[in-house]
Amino acid sequence: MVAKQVVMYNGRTFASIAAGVVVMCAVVCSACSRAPQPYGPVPTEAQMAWQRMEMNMFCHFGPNTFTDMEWGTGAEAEEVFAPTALDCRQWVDVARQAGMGGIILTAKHHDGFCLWPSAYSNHTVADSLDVLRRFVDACREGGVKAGVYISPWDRNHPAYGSDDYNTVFANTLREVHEGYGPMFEQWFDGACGEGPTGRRQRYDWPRFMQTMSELNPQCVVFSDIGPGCRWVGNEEGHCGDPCWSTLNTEGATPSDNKPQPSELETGHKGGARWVPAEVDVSIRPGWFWHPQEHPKTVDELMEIYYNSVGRNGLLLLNMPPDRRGRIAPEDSAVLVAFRAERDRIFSHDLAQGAKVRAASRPGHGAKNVLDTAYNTYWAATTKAPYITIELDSITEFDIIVIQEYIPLGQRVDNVNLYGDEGDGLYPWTTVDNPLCTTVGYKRIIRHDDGGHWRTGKIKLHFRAEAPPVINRIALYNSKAQ
Ligand code: FUL
Repeated sequence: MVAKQVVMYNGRTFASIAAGVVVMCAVVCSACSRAPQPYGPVPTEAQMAWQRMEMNMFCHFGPNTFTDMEWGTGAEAEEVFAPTALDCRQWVDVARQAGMGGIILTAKHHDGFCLWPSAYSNHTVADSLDVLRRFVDACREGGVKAGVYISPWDRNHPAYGSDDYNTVFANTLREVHEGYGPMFEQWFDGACGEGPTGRRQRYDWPRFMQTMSELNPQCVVFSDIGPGCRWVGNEEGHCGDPCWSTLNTEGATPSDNKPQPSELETGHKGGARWVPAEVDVSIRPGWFWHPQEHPKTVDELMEIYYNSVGRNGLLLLNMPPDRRGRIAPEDSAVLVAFRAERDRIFSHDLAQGAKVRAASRPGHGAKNVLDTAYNTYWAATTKAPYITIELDSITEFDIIVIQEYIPLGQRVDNVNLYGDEGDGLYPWTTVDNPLCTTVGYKRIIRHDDGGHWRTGKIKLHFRAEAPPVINRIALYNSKAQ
């Protein structure tokens, strides 16, 4: 019998061996073709680079800084804007110390005053005080990206309220982006009030957006509805829960025909476009610097951080320069302490060195969730996979960070957590009460009652629209000293 088998084996023809090789190749190739494909809309390269910045600085600066107003009338004398010790390099230093890679300056706010000597307005700084030039030079010198807020609402321009103003505004965009660019982000505020003649403007949004894509297709354009990134629907510093980076914008326009704020907070699951949320909030009660106002505390900023960056948003934190043209010491001190607090909490990932197990697509194994490289990820094989993380010993932690590999789209609907203290698995959360809803670029989950988890082994159960692709899972203990 044995001999016969050997004979049969040895008797295989060349053709049958070749057929075997073909079958093997087919198996290997089908494994290759099983590499995950994108799901739904995905970010452009520019949106991806933007999202990875996580947190940027906003600078509201202009005549309002000197008149104690939030919305100037446009009738202020140009001389009102008189910083006594303007130092844009100091803004850049503060941003860098805080770990922010970009700054967006209000080059023109609603009062129409231009912080550069514009050829399209009579309401500007003098040539000798070209703040925008100093700002972009300081950014370039300091290795920080520059962006601009150019308000379409203009309470000074005589053409505002007429078709001519749309041409003026498109020319203004051209002047700034050609003369001072490249900018990483263009901020279009949606406000649309009355101008000096009492008329309101019908903004030509398609023209403004077209102008931007001609001027700099890499510039991420913010407006209520994107296309680069969207307003998050509030100015309090939080994303919705869930928070999808996808949005349906068909038939919508910024300003007067946008989705409800609650929809902008959550995005649209299955939405047709990739328009991630940007969370703009001020460190002070107002957007401009006022002598009677003071910055938020580190704890308040941490709360904002968890609810913005920790919920798939990009945080745009306003740090308004004062009448000297510098960021006030009390503001920069809080910002630096905020950085130190984040570094303290997130410097020691307790999952490092753990054993990780999950069913995976070939080449995209579960252990990829532990490394910090962005381009490696775990690709699950089903829409409801488990991943088990076995730690070296029983460990206390109160923060779980999960990141999806969003170049392949946003997929995860919710995540459940199960833990094992050595006496069998038991559910910490039930299916009705997930650990979190959407994940997206980054989700930071805190233990909900201020307590902590204590275990040597966790299991995360994902439920997703397509098999999840997970870039990172990390565990932290915010109470560790
Ligand atoms: C709002 C404006 O009206 C505020 O003045 C501020 O610039 C804020 C960031 O956007 O819509």
